[in-house]
Amino acid sequence: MRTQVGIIGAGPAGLLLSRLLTLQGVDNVVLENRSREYVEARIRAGILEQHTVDTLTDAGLGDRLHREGLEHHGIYLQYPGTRHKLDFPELCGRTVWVYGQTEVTKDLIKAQLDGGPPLLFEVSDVTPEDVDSDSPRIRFTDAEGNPQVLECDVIAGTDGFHGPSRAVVQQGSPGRTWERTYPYAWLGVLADAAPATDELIYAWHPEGFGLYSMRSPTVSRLYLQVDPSEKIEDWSDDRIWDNLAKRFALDGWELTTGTITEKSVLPMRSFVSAPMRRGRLFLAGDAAHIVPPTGAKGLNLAVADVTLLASALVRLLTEGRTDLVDSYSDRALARVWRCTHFSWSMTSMLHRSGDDFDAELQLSQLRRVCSSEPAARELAENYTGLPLDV
Ligand code: RFL
Ligand code: PHB
Repeated sequence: MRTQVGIIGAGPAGLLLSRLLTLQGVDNVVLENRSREYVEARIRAGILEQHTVDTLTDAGLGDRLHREGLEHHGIYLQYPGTRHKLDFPELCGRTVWVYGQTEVTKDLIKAQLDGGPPLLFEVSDVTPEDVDSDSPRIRFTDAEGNPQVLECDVIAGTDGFHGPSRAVVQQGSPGRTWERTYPYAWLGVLADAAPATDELIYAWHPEGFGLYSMRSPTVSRLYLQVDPSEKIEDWSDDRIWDNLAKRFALDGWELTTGTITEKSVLPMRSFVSAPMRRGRLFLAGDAAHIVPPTGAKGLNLAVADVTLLASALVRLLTEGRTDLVDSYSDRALARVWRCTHFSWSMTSMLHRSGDDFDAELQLSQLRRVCSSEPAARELAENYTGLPLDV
């Protein structure tokens, strides 16, 4: 088998890269080690920045997003006694959209299987080789158990945090990684309950952070800060609802409850690996960086990476010009660090560390953001998404 771009991983990064390349006449093959059902059911991100919505729409993937997605004009910041709305259009002229990553993935897979380039599920032993040469290849075993070789001009490592590509980049280049593990985790639930709020609520509370998000007019997505050692078995539905009611409590407001259909505990970390390239192997998305979810940035960063990467690869493969592939890692990392800082600052402002000095600093910062327009604008610009080149 031969293709121009071999893409490892069918998450949002790999699938969107495939779509953008195909639209510009560059052929490619996507290799995914999980099944289609598994990939489509993985519950993750919920917030799309303006530039993500624009990119998906321009790539012909906006129909269902615009029909079923919910455009949001702000968020609420809450601390005891106060729920303050940050109005994004007023502060920075942009909005965000609530549209689950599951739905983005389904739309991308449907478009791909409907006449797009090959997308092979349930492959195994995926190994990028000879990435320092002009003709790298990917060895893998197909779903039927047959060994295969995919000869490529370029390989894209969009295989998430646990995929094989990052290790290959790190073995060959004098790069480095940075990591921070937070002493917090999120207990996330999906519930058949109509959202009791028009915008997402980010709530500081003496007992820990709470986030009220949603997926549709009938489905809520809720998170509670818990200790990373917490076991989900110890959290009955009643215990979860009691804690949510306490953390979002506000005079005159009531939580709506319903059937919890999914619950899990999610660790939180920041991670950056540089450079995002070795020879003809390019990393994008979670394969190169992880942010804690408090800033809603992970999926959006993956989309920003592949938008830059797609134009760089088109230039390389259709015009033979190397300028954009040579600047890809630096340009992508500038945005990665901006989003890493924003995600860290949101996490630091909102999670209880147990230390009373920290708590006073957090409350002081929350009061500042809720009373100063420049402070609110800084948050709004970062949350709704900065330009591709920061
Ligand atoms: P993915 O989605 O992990 O996809 C990688 C794909 O590669 C496959 N793979 C392999 N394929 C072949 N061979 C191998 N050896 C392979 N190893 C792995 C995997 O099966 C998978 O299909 O990475 P990608 O595409 O870079 O996308 C990144 C996003 O998924 C991630 O950043 C976001 O979900 C993060 N995130 C959020 N991002 C946002 O922008 N907004 C949010 O509101 C938001 N909320 C969240 C989040 C992540 C969360 N969790 C679960 C960590 C909320 C949560 C709770
Ligand atoms: C979500 O809806 O899953 C979500 C929303 C905002 C975040 C993180 C997750 O900051």
